[in-house]
Amino acid sequence: MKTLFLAFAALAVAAPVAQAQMSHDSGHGGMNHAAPAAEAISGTGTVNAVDPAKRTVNLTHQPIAALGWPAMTMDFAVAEGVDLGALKKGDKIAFTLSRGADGIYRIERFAHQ
Ligand SMILES: [Cu+2]
Repeated sequence: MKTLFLAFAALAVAAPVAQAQMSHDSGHGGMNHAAPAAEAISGTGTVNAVDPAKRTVNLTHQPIAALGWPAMTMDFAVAEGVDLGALKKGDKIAFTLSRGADGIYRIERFAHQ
């Protein structure tokens, strides 16, 4: 019985803390809605060509739901700091895009599938 009482006491103390954390999180959620450019946009595709000089990759990608893009073959700009040497024709990759201040979507990250 003593154990049960302690469990109830612990719940009574913990509950208000959990609620406070929830409202804190939903506050951040509201901020994200105001800035959709900060959301991660991910997709998958197959590499057709790599151009290290122009820092672009030609990909045949699957639809990108976050942008409403259909499947297509296109050149993607690649962000500074991304190692293009790790990519070659025929590689299947999962990638994350981010939109720069110039409005261009660049590959920020990728991983081989
Ligand atoms: Cu595309």
